Amino acid sequence: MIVQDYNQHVHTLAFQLPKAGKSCCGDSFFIKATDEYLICALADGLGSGERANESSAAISSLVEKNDDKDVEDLMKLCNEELKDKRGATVSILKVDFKTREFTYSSVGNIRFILCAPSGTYIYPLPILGYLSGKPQKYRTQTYTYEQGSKFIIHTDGLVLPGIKALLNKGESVEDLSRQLEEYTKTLNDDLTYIVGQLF
Ligand SMILES: [Mn+2]
Repeated sequence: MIVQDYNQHVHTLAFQLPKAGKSCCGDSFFIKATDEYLICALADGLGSGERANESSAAISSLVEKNDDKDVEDLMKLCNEELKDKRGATVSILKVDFKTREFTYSSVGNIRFILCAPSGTYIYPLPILGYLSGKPQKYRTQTYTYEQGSKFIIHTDGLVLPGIKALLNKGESVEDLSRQLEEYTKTLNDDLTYIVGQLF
């Protein structure tokens, strides 16, 4: 499945494939871009199949219903939402186009990296573990970004050597997606990535 979205501030492309032999994906995502902001949530439900999907889908629909809230509050809501479910690793990204700032928070093994045209990388570290309704610490950080910056958020089903070089080289979200194709062939896990470019 590929979902693309464009406006004057951001281009995004999301790619998702379930684990080989499964029809139900344990990863879920939500992306929405308005004239003011981009919100993007990605969750990897523990385990695989339907019960994994139940947890991750709960995250994407919760963020969809609350996309006006800030990232830290959303993470807290996500944690509560998973109380009687299996649990999930969760990352949330919110970009403010007006101030050219983005805020990111992550619990678990979803990875995020942003590459600026000047060659600098922003690589916010996640908190280890997963959300399951238990008391939880968050690391929510805000950064400024340069026009033209590219980013990727992906679950652990995508194993990428040389991610920095790949991000740096990619000329557009489509180009990045083409370059990522060879890493989407051996599916031992559900796989989701979202690539974006900010203008
Ligand atoms: Mn996974």
